[in-house]
Amino acid sequence: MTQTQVLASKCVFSVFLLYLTSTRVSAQVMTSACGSESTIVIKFPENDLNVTLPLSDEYVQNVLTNGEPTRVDVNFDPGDKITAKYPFSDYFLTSYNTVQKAFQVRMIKGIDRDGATGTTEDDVNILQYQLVCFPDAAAVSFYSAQYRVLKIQILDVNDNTPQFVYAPYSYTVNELTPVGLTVFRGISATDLDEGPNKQIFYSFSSGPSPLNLNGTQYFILPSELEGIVGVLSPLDFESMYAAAQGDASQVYYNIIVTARDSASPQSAQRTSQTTLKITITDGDDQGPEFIYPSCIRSSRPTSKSCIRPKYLTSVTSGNASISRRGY
Ligand SMILES: [Ca+2]
Ligand SMILES: [Ca+2]
Ligand SMILES: [Ca+2]
Ligand SMILES: [Ca+2]
Repeated sequence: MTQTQVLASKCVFSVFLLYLTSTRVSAQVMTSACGSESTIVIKFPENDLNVTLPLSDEYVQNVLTNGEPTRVDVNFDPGDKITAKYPFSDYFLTSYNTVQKAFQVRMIKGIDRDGATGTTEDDVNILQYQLVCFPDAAAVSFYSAQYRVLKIQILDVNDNTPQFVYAPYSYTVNELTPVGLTVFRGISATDLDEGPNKQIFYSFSSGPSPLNLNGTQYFILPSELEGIVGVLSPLDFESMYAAAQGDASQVYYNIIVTARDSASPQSAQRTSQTTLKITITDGDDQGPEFIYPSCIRSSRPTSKSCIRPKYLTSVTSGNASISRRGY
């Protein structure tokens, strides 16, 4: 046999082996009730922890769809600390659905995805179990077990409202603060959800105050993604002080701050509100003025007009002296 003939026969043999192997694998996949996937991923929406869930489609998922296995056991991975808190049989039921011809997992008890803190450390996104599947009755033995990884993803639901930190807010701004300057960076809200359900947008609206002034005409949030406050228009202590009839405690703007998450659809968005009180203080923007003893000032502290001013003058003519008063 020549070298070429040897090579050709080797090729034919390899192709034959490949055919045999692929035929065997596909036959196995076709006949195994344990399926062929080494990892199976199913998803359920989160709910309040331990609440009993209704029997509805969103809490039932098909896992094995290639015939009825003789037996399926589910173990948790002892190395997975989060999954260890959720014993499979406490939260899930398995059964074979003869109509759909599928081995199914049903979620029976709520699992809270978000945890108690805003950090991801206590989030429950994936539970991982081991599925031990015996494909047919004739071979329920240690050796016939087929092992699959069962990953259960807990989907986030927008079930948390943004919470303001260190609210309500109060800040003092001098009237001479220039327009455009940032005066406050302390507005902050957190949300326990994830993704868009956690993403917060801030906005301002005018709140009630003694002087009934609209603070949104004077202060602005330059970015709705950040709780930073800037001056929008020139401030004037004197006009506010006059409107408050000299009561400096009333010289403030009251702004309502809204935090809204970005859940979709918009109807699912959650909002919370707090207040931002901005007190305006006096700056040195007034020149000195003379005080005229004969001038009766208006009762308004900032008024510069005289009420019934008196004029007093004296005229000397020779030895005679004449005084005149005028009103
Ligand atoms: Ca939750
Ligand atoms: Ca968390
Ligand atoms: Ca959530
Ligand atoms: Ca939220």
